[in-house]
Amino acid sequence: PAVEYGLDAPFTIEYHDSVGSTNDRARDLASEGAADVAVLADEQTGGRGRLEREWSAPSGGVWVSVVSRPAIAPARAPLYTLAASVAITQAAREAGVDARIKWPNDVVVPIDGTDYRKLAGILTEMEGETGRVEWLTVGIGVNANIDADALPETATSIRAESGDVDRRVFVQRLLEGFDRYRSDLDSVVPAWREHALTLGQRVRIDRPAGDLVGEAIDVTDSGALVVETDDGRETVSAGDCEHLRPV
Ligand code: BT5
Repeated sequence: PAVEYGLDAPFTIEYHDSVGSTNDRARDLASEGAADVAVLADEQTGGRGRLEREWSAPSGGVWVSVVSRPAIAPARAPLYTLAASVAITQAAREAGVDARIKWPNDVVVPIDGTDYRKLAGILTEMEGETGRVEWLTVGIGVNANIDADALPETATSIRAESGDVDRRVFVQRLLEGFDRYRSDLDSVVPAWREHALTLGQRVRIDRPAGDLVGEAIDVTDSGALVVETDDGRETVSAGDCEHLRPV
């Protein structure tokens, strides 16, 4: 059952000790007409990543999904993912973690040139008719106060990097940051560039249309990645990116 979380956040918070997926709960609330609600859980038993991948979400993490009803074209929805990545990165850096953004939907801690561990992931889902977003849920998963050995091998946590955080303070910073960028979408890409690990990197991108290798040189004003390949410039949208890895 949901209880009050007692946070002074820019959203109504619905808190669960345990839930299947906060994104599923947010989707139900959104289809009932909710807006500016954040569904927060200590643990998820059926956490989801992109493309039907599993997301492990044991107790101690920050698992939260925010419902928005923005008057934007669907093409700009990826900016909500970028906005979340910037807000996560800023909150994690305040907690002493060397967090950087890996396009399109990860926050990672770099190890060396091409190696990193994943601290957080974002899953943005939306509903709407052509040309119009009806609602959008941004699911944010941050490995906060979790032992690294309770997570996939490629993951890290705030606990492992710099010690436990006060999750209430962390969630408050995170949601305030997300709300600020969400309300000023033109500020998202400049802030994203400041924290991006992917920029200037040589990357390999798996797409349904085939792999692409080149240097990531920028993101567009709708959040797509611009890659300089041997055959010229290509723009890749998050929806077309199955996997990106530095090479
Ligand atoms: C993501 O997917 O990174 C999006 C994750 C979104 C999770 C949030 S939690 C709140 C809300 N409710 C949900 O049910 N979901 C959202 P993707 O880029 O597809 O990455 C998934 C991959 O990351 C998996 O295949 C694993 O390799 C790895 N992974 C799984 N759990 C992880 C974790 N806790 N930390 C780091 N990596 C993880």
